[in-house]
Amino acid sequence: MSSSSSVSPAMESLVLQLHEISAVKFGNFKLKSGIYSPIYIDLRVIVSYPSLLSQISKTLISSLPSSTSYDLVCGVPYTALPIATCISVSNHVPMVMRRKEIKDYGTAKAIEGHYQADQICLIIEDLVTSGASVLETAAPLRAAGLKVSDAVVLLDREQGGRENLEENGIKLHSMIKLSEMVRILKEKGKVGEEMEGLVARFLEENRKVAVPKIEKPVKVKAISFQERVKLAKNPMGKRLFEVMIEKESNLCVAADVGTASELLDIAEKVGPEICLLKTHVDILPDFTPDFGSKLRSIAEKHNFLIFEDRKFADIGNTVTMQYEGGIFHILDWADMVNAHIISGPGIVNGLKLKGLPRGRGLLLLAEMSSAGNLATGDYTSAAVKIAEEHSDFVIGFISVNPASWPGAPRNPTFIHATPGVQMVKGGDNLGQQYNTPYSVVYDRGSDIIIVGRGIIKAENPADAAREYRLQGWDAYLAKTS
Ligand code: S5P
Repeated sequence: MSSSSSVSPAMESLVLQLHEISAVKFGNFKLKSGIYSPIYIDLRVIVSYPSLLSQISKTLISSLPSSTSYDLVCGVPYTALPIATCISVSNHVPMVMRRKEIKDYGTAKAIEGHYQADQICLIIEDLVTSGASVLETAAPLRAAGLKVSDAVVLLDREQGGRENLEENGIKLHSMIKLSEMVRILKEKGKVGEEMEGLVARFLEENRKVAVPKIEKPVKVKAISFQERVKLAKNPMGKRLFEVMIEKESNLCVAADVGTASELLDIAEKVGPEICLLKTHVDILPDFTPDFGSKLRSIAEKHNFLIFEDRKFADIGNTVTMQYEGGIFHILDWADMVNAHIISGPGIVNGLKLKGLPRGRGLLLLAEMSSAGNLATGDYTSAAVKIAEEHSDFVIGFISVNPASWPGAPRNPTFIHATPGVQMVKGGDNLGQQYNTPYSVVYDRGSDIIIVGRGIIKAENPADAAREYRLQGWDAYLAKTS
């Protein structure tokens, strides 16, 4: 018996093992589609054979052309999940998982695991018939911003999957084709000539299984700031919308510079480009009581608002004193501040007590940009609930990916401001994670980009601010048109 020229001995051994464990069966089987097939393949059993599972995972990856690049792998649930896990572990490639059922509580994520938009994700599947299940997995991955251009499968049933995937921009790499598998089993005496003929005829008659149409996720047109300004309940929230419209700017500069005089200098420089200037007043060694009035006159001159990033976190009674008193008197000069909700809704009541009579506004930290932060899932949902209950004072959120929040479309009254923005994706060495202005505003559904070092460390902060403003505003126009 001669062995097939196009199939390696390792592949032959795999096929024989699959037959041995009854993952490949011959007979007369009714398929999900209702048609009868002389061959039935059930690869779910491979979890009971760890060395075979590991062999399959290795062969799958080595069957990929060396030019295939990917940052992540994702198995099609459920059969391919253990295969993807093995590939992830042995090749040190992170994995993401697509949920088949999206939870209607908590984070309601379609994709589990950490990833960044624009990363390339390789799909792993056990067998492909029409390609529909690969496409079902590709759709939410693509909707999350990941790139999907290749899928690798153990077995191609040669029933149109390759073509259907190609039409959807996915190149199929298969370890083995069904006809090759049957030929090997025939050569090794595991099936007779008659059965080989039956399978060949079956394949001939069922060459193309139509793929059910998968709707492309439609981007819902975002509501314009002109519409949203009418909804704002808090005067400062209204004012912020107005400034954004007047200046065609959704840029907030995080002025994290070394001294108060540098801060006033940067405020002058970037003033014409921004809707908001964010301060950390407690980092300024030369703070003087007239700092607030100096900054306010620059803000008036250039028509921007002031946001002190104080991140209050204490009980209501304490924050009233921190807001108003101390040496900084934040309440006197900051148009808005922000707060964590770790201490519960009392913190909002405390800040509101002082801030609302002065026409101030509050942003709640619903998410954070730093790696490993705990402001996710139920915590984020709790921030939304508190905001809804205090929409007279809360004007919006510090958020990172509001488009992924449950219950979208979100309440358009609230403004989303997102830190962790630079012209290229990346991070610093202390956990900060950056996304681009476009991905933050267009893909992640935020309103305002908060940019610190991307502008203040630039050679010419005014020019850099202009560039960020244009990019942020273009992304806003793109999602509202
Ligand atoms: O989750 C957050 C929340 C905030 S307000 N992540 C953040 O980075 N920030 C602030 O945004 C942070 O304190 C800093 O002032 C700014 C980001 O600065 P950059 O230099 O990394 O752009």
